Amino acid sequence: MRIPIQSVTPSSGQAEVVGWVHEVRDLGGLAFFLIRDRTGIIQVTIPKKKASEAVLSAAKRVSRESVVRVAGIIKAIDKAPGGRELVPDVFEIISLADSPLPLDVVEKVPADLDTRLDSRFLDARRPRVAAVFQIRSAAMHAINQYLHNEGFINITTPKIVAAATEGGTELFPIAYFDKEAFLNQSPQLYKQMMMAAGFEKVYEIGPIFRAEEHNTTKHLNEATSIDIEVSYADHLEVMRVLEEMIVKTYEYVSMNCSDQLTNLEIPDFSIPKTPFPRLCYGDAIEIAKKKIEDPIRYGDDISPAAERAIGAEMGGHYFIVDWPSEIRPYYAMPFETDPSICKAFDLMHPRMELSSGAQRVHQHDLLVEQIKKKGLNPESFEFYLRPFRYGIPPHAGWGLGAERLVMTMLGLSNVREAVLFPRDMHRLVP
Ligand code: AMO
Repeated sequence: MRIPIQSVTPSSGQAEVVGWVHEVRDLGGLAFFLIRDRTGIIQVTIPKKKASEAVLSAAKRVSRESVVRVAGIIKAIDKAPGGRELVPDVFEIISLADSPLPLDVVEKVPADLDTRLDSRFLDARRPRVAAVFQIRSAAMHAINQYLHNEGFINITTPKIVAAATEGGTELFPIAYFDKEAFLNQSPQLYKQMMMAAGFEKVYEIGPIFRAEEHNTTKHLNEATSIDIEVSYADHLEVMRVLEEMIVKTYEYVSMNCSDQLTNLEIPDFSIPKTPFPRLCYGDAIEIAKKKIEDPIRYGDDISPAAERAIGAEMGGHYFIVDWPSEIRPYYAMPFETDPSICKAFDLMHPRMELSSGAQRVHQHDLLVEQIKKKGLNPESFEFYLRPFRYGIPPHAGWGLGAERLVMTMLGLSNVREAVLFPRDMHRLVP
């Protein structure tokens, strides 16, 4: 019976393993194979004089990265990985790999990111790469668990939509029978509508599509957004949920992914501490003014250079609050005392923005006014505006990019490292 390679011990006696041929070494009288499955590596040693014809012939024919089934006797040996080796009486080639390989799984030959992504199925056989996706899976599990425990209802909203969420730009148009349609940029309008439906606390983890012509290390054209919306909550309340969820996610990864963190050479995985500092937008601009060469003033978007300068000053996760209403979306609630600023926030990691959110405008007429102020046509938002006429609680929420969360958590240099099959301006295949 096949057992995970990791659990084969020197005392296992007879064992059968199935996996990939990781490395081959022929020393004349002895042939060594390293066989790898997703749990580990085992050495297979073939003493040529004693081995059967069938074993010798398969061992001669097999190529690196072929899938093989090997069965035989386990012996303790100091020098081999895991302190044991398998001396086979069965060596069966299940799937022979072509040579040469498009990518060196053993990483002796370095490959650039494009080459790796072109052969992602081979790239992901590398334990270091697999570790990223095992950690991503654990992080998503922790997030689902946290939100579920907090009483959130998991919803799924359409990704084929008729109107823009965040304004008219950055949409992918698609052919939808005889109508114009788009891929959704954000579940924003739908999660807000579920507040009118009385669900009170909802979350969705799903794809968002942005037709941004950015070619950077932190932008994707298809990303995964973790979105929440909460009734009877203001921006401060959902910021608390966000920082607590981030810390719980780091804690879960720290507790459950030590092998993967070792594979990624992250010995000191540090868990952020709450509360994250709150920095007013105006103060953030003042920090940037002192530190960057390009002119920046109150009312500007925070440029990538400014983001880096402010991040260096803050040192860890932090929120930017009290944004000018002019540069935030129409759905952000203005402060009653000073409507020139609004109850919107960004959650920042020193390297980049991770999340945006706000308390929303829940008053129908104010919402229409704000949509118009942004130069948008309220008629295109009729399906969204209707619920605001039939009783809707005040509410707040945020959207958090899953890839950026994983990227910053693991110190990855490119957001594409945190996506199996990234979609960017140049990449549609595989
Ligand atoms: P926003 O547009 O700021 O807000 O997106 C929220 C978060 O999603 C991630 N993200 C991206 N990640 C990679 N590539 C992209 N092109 C990309 N675009 C967005 C980021 C970002 O911080 N509706 C609001 C959320 C809300 O208010 O609830 C929204 O979509 O991590």
